[in-house]
Amino acid sequence: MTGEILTGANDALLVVDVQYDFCPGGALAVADGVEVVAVINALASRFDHVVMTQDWHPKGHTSFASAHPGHSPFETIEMPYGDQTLWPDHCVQGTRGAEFHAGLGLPNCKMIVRKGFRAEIDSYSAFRENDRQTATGLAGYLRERGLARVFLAGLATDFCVHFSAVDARAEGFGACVIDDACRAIDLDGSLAVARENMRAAGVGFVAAADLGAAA
Ligand code: VGL
Ligand code: ZN
Repeated sequence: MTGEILTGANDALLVVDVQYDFCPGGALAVADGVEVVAVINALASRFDHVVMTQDWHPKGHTSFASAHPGHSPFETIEMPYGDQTLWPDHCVQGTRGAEFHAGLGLPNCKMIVRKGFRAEIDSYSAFRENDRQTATGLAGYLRERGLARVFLAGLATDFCVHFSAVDARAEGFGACVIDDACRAIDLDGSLAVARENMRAAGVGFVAAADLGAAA
């Protein structure tokens, strides 16, 4: 399968939330999360256009279990905008946990999208917050730059990568998840649900080795 998918000038690599808090030792560590760093670095040169996302919460964010007395991390509660999983405090603005992993080498990164910065709304997706209405501006950016398809990598497969990929399709972009450049949280079967949702939305799946050189 090596080299089967050729990437070109209309493709962007979307590197989702490769931050210390999602890596081993972090506040919301994803198993083997740090392993995506080398895979992403190796494939990033195939893309002229790289966009990174950065989970970027204020202290006391509504997605933190600590903001809801009597509730624990990984419980689901009802918010005005729908169900919300509660998380340990993570990616707090200005903390080391919110920084990108220093091992990332992405010289072609031209845009960084911060998300989850509104105190009352979480945002898994790089395109649209968890109220499913508030736009981040990424769709407009990609359109203005003539980018038609996004390849997704990063953390976590079943949350931020998943929602970003589905929303990319909803916005009319092609979307393809690079499986071995992502790692999952897998909370109560969330990875299987995420894969099914992505498949149903027309998201493709490839391995990093399937990507050919930039056209
Ligand atoms: C994420 C949970 C909470 C992610 C971010 O990047 O997948 N998951 N915040
Ligand atoms: Zn978060």
